[in-house]
Amino acid sequence: MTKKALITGITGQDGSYLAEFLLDKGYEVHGIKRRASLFNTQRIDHIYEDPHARNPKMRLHYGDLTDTSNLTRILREVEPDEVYNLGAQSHVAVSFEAPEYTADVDAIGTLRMLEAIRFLGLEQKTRFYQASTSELFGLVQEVPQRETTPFHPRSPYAVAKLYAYWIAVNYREAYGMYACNGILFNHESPRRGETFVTRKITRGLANIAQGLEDCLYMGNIDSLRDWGHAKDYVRMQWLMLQQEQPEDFVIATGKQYSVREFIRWTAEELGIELEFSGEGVDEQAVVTRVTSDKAPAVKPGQVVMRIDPKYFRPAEVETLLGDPSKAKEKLGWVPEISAREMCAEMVEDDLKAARRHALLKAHGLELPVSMEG
Ligand code: NDP
Ligand code: GDR
Repeated sequence: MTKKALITGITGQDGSYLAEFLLDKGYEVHGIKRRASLFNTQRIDHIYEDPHARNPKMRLHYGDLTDTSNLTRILREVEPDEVYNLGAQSHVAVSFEAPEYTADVDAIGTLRMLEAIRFLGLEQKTRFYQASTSELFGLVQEVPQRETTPFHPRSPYAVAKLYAYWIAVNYREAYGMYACNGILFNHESPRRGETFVTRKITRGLANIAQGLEDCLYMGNIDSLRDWGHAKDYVRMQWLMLQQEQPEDFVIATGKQYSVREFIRWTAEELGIELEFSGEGVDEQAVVTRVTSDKAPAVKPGQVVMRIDPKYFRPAEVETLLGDPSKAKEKLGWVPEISAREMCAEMVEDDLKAARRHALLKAHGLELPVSMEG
């Protein structure tokens, strides 16, 4: 029997990689997409199938995590073997601007999915994966962070995800549902949203290299993160639903780098050598040497990074470092792509886009470049 999976957040970074992964495994994949005034399926267009085709392996349903009746109807139609609840307002800084919406989608949205599964009598059939996060650890109580480390969320996003974490545990304990939390540390890719820090850096510096922008404006570059590749992490999401007993797992690389280091790596990939000078809001990155033809628009002495305090958060998560021993021991999972390799892949992709853009510009076709993040 073909297994059926339903993915909320299929149009996002993880949703797109997970859909590819499950299709490869022979699943019938259903995804929930939001109605938008512009196309919002760019990340999955390459795997989309014409719904008129016979037995399409992938189908999209309009829906929203704020809409109970819609979620219930989709679950009733699909009757999935596995639900991957990846949909979320996932930007930490934005959650300070829109805390109530973030709680509605990220916390109550999770409850809506679980309750709809129960209401439809699917709780013994449907396995549930909850996209939990290292942001739960927030103000860290232990280094490195593992499954037993106490939580201390530091943003409306993390507080909403704390509710989602516990309601998944509660449905497991109360109703015997196969529900588990993947406590995932930051993971990135060329498909990462443009306003998350890694993509903002690779895209921003690639644009600067091609003369499309002058300078990158950043927030707290002392921040330390444990960055992995999204492709490695979706494999783990699936593995977690294939066990005999549902359990929660930390997914991380066990290595930590600063945002400043990520800026330096990106510059190096573009053949730009940087010197950081100044402190706090006066810190900047100045070009000392350009060693490749990838950055024809950049000159020694150019300031390519400055600090803009508008990107500081009301409460920051300064440092995160995960301990993935349980995932390694019980599931045999180890990340295959290093943060540095991932950075190189992201730069290559963003440089390709910037070169295309620069070529159009050289022929008089000006496209807007947004650096907001
Ligand atoms: P993205 O922001 O790339 O994707 C989020 C997805 O959720 C998009 O498909 C988005 O739709 C959808 N979505 C947003 N609001 C709603 C809503 N109201 N109803 C239905 N769908 C909605 O996130 P990632 O792929 O990076 O992350 C996937 C999940 O994992 C998220 O829950 C995130 O919080 C969590 N997570 C991510 C980590 C990471 O480092 N990437 C680490 C730990 C947890 P649209 O495309 O229309 O915006
Ligand atoms: P994070 O990711 O908040 O960890 O949440 P993000 O990439 O936004 O920030 C990482 C760190 O970089 C610092 N930073 C900046 N961040 C952004 N976005 N823009 C900037 O200009 C900037 N300058 C410095 C931040 O302050 C922070 O310390 C991500 C999301 O994917 C969540 O959904 C997920 O749960 C967690 O990772 C794990």
